Amino acid sequence: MHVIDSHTGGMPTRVILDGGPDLGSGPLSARATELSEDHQEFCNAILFEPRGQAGMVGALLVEPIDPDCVTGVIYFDADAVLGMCGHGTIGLAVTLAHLGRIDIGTHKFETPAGVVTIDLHDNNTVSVTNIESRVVHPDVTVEVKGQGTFTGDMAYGGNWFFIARSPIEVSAEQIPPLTELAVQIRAACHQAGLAGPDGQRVDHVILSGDSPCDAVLRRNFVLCPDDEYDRSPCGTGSSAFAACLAAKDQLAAGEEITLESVIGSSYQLSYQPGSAGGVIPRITGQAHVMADSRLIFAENDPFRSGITL
Ligand code: PYC
Repeated sequence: MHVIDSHTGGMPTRVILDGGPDLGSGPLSARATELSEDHQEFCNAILFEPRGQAGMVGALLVEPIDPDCVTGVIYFDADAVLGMCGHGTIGLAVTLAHLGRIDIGTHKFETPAGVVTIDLHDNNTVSVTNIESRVVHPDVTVEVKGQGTFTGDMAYGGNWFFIARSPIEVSAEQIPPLTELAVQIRAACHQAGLAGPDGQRVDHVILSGDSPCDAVLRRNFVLCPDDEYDRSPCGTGSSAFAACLAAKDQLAAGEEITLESVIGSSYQLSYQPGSAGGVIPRITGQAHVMADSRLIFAENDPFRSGITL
C-alpha cells in the first residue's frame, strides 16, 4: 500500500494512494458510512501503532462524483470517520503537489461533508475554503461531575464541535488535564442529549484560551474523537469557531485573524457570509511531506491489524 505522510502544523496525515477497500461509487457520505461500519480493521492497521502514530489522520483517496474535483477523499482518525478535515486537506494538497499531480493554483476536493476548494500558493502553503459552517446551539450549559458547569456553543464546521472558554491555561504543559477535561465535557454533552438536526453528537471539543502572542486572537486546545489532541489549530474547528465569532458580531466578513494550536502552530482564518445563514470559512496553513513509503501487511505479522489492546 503506497502512502505519503505529511504534517500540518505538527498534526500528521497519511494519504492512502492505493490498496484501500472498494467502497463503490455512491455518494461520498455513503462510502464514508461503509468505511466506518465495514472496514475498521483497515483503519486500525493504517493508524494504530506499530505502523501509525498518535493523532494521525488517514486520507483515503476515492473517485469523486463531481467531475470538477481533482479527487474524492474520506478522512478518518483512530476512532471515527470524519466528515471533513482541515489539516488533512492542507496535507493532501501538499502531498498531491509533491507527487506532481496538482500545480500551484486553485483545485477542488470532494469530501463526505461537501466540495472544498483549495488554493495551493507554494509547495507548502495552502488555503482551504471550507463548506458552510454554522452555530447549531448557542450558549448551552452542561454539567461536568466534580468540575462544575461549562457554557459553550455547539457548532458545525464539517465535524460537530462544543466550544467553550478553557478554565485551564492552554499550553503544551497542560495537555493531560486539558484532554481529561475535554473528554468529560464531551461525555456531558452526550449525556445532555446535545445533538445536531439529524441527531449528530458532539465529536470534537474546543477549549479556547489566550495566546501569549498579541497577534493571535486565541490559542485553542482541540480534542478529536480518538481522544488525541489536534497538534494543528484544527481546520474544521476553526471553521466552527469562525461561525461562532460571526454570530456574536466578534468577527466581520473578510477580516483575518490568527488562531494557534496548543503547541503553537497557527492558521490564518477569515470568512464570507454563506447562503444558508452560516459562514464560508477560509483557512490558510502549511504542511510538510515527511515520508513516501509502502506499508506491508505480512500474513505472519501478529500485529498486522495494529495494536488494538
Ligand atoms: O483539521 O479539521 C481538522 C481536524 C479534524 C480532526 C483532526 N484535524
